[in-house]
Amino acid sequence: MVNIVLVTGAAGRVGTCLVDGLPGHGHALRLLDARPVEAAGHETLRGDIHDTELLDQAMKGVGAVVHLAGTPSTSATFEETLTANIEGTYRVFEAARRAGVGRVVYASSNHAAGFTPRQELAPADVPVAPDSHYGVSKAYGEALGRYYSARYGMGVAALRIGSFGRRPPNARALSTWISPGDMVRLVHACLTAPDLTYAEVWGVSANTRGWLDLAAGRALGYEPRDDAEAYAGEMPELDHDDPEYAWLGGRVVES
Ligand code: 15L
Repeated sequence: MVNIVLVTGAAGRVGTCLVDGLPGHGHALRLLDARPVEAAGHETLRGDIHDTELLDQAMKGVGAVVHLAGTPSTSATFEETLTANIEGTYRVFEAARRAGVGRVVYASSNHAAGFTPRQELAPADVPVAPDSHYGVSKAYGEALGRYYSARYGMGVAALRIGSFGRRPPNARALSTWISPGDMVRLVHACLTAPDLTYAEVWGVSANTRGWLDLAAGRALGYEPRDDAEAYAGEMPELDHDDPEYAWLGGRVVES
């Protein structure tokens, strides 16, 4: 078990879910966000990940970082992603390296490979094929993780997260959904898997209509329990030539 787990972007949607769920798996959390974090009983730091002094303070005594901070918007401009995701992710990896932190769990996205056509079963390390500047920024974070793993011996898991939410937000998500419970299980697995060097894993639940191979996540100990099929009755059927069906990134490939 790691010591303190630093969560960047702890006030966001995924962050809030992890703050609720990770302590139940025995993790002690330190929370960092530019926004106020409402989480009684946890050590919190308020500020920007571009603030080197703050990051150095945040990394003290930390065994692993879960890096979520950044823009989650697939329509963010290059300038926005440059600052929030590309530079921000570099700052976090660098601070982790300086502090000797052994492991980083990085929130990548399916949009790093959004131009992947639907197929029988896509491996989690399917080649980078971004569908947006956002996707490009996530591919950069993956490359950075692979570099820090090879160069500095850091264990890095890049989560190619699908569609996170309490329920699948749309018909596409019947294939790409990850539930809050599975998100916690996935991050816990990545924090505790022995012998992690660098791995890309799909951040999705065990969806009946899924086509993203869960093998890489399972190899790290991730056992998803949820399935978007429970919501299928509420969703329209998608035409097979609809980008929402045809491409991993859905309609983002056309934006
Ligand atoms: C993501 O990476 C985005 O942050 C989120 O806004 C959704 O677009 C999600 O992917 C998705 O593909 O559903």
